[in-house]
This record gives sequence, structure tokens and C-alpha cells, in this order.
Amino acid sequence: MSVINEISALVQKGDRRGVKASVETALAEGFTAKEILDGGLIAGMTAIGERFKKNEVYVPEVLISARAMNMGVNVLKPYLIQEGVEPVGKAVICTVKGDLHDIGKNLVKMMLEGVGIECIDLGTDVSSEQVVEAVKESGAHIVALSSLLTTTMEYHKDVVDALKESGIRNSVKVMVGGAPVSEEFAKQVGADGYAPDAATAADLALSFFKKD
Ligand code: B1M
Repeated sequence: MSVINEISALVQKGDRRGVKASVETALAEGFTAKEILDGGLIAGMTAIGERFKKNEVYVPEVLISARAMNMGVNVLKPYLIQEGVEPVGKAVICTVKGDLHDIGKNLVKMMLEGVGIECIDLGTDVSSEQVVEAVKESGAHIVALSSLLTTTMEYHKDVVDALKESGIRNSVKVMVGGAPVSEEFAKQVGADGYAPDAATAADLALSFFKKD
């Protein structure tokens, strides 16, 4: 097995130390940081995402794999900067106002990072004003909103409206998710997309960057 495939397998196994050592080996063997990132770390995280979608692995395994991937990304960071590798894009991510649930949101963040999207994580209980400000400051391409309560899901619409009022609605794609949220609800609040789980959220986010 090549060292790149080995990195992918170690990410899927959630072997942090193994990932770190293999990324160092790959660098020593002359692979570029981008080759290691795409072929090893992101490939491993994508594979875990697919297995998560099929219920072959569960939340703890995804969290452990994401931690292993981050270990590898940290080793690669200086090399990625040196090679001038740009992230695919940027997303502002949060749980909406009044809502403190963040396990699902954190999983979505990890999967987005796993496909090369930089995340600006505003945390939980986030107001529409905070989202607008973060988009303006960061130039994010995506706003990713999560909610777990039927009482807070309406707040997705407030964010979409606030983006419209501040004149930046057309510069971002809004994606929504969380247990009470549905495709139909996403349409009602004027979002650009809905994903039922974290792996599908990563696919959706990537689709926003694909040119027709
Ligand atoms: Co809360 N809670 N909770 N809770 N809690 C639920 C959501 C509830 C369904 C439990 C129940 O009654 N059966 C219920 C909501 C009922 C409703 O609204 N209809 C509920 C309630 C009522 C409450 C409180 C009001 C309880 C109280 O105080 N009386 C309170 C509210 C606090 C607040 O937010 N203001 C509360 C508090 C809490 C804790 C703090 C104790 C804790 C949260 C800890 C934390 O997040 N750090 C908690 C928990 C853990 C839950 C349950 C048990 C689990 C939620 C979870 O993390 N699931 C939940 C019951 C349940 O779901 N079984 C419950 C795992 C997570 C991976 O799934 O978040 O759905 P989920 O994310 C998925 C997808 O939805 C999707 O991807 C994820 C992974 O695939 N997804 C997205 C999520 N966001 C996405 C965004 C996307 C795309 C996909 O695009 C941007």
C-alpha cells in the first residue's frame, strides 16, 4: 500500500499517531502537501462520510477520524502555506439564536473541513447580526446554519432576511440542517440547500463551487 493510501486508511481508523507519522513519511518521500491532503487526509474523511451516510459508522467514529485528520492537517499546514494551497472556499457556520445544541453542527464543520472548506465557527446561540458581520469580515461563500429545536428553527429565516437587508444575500449560499429541518422547510425560509446529515452537507457545500 502506498503511503498516501495508508494515510487514508489511518484516518478512517482514527489512528492519530499513525496519521502524523505517515504524513511525515510522505513528506520525506517527496509527496507534495496537496497530494497528501487530497489523496490521503481528505480521501479518508470522505470515505468515513460515506460510511456514516450508510449507518456503517456512527458519531464517535466520525469524531475520532476528524481528530486524526486534524493531526495530519497540522503537520501539513506550513507546507500548504509554502505551496500556496488555497482552501476550496470559506463557510460561516453556527447554531441559530436560542439554540445550544452543537454536536451536529460540529460534525458538519468537521466534514466541511474534511473536503477543504475553511470554517469560521461562530458557536451556538448566534444572532443574525453576528452572521452578517462574520460574512462581511471573512468574505465567506457559504452560511451553514444548524438548529435542533422546533422553537428555534424559525430563526433560519431571520438570518436569510438579515443577509438580504444588508445587501449580501446574493454573495453567499445558505445551507440549513438539524433534526427538525427538512428540504421543504429550507425552501420556505429561502435557503439554497438542505442536508439531512454531515456527509451530505459536505457534498452540498462542494456542489456550490461547481460551475455549470
Ligand atoms: Co436537547 N433537545 N434540549 N439537549 N437534545 C433534543 C433536540 C430533543 C429532540 C429531545 C427530546 O425532547 N426528545 C428536544 C427538542 C424537541 C423539539 O424541539 N421538538 C430537546 C430539548 C427540548 C432541549 C431543551 C429545551 C431541554 C430543556 O432544557 N427543557 C434544552 C434546550 C437548550 C437550548 O438549546 N436552548 C436542551 C438541551 C440539551 C443539552 C444541552 C442537554 C444537550 C446538547 C449538548 C450539545 O449539543 N452540546 C441536548 C441533547 C444532547 C439533545 C439530544 C439528546 C441529542 C442531540 C444531538 O446531539 N444529536 C436531542 C434528542 C435526540 O436527537 N435524540 C435533544 C446527535 C447529532 C449528531 O445529531 O444534531 O441532529 P443532530 O445533527 C445531525 C443532523 O441533524 C445534521 O447532521 C448531523 C449529523 O449527521 N445536521 C445538519 C445538523 N446540523 C446541520 C446543518 C447542516 C446540515 C446538516 O447544514 C448547515
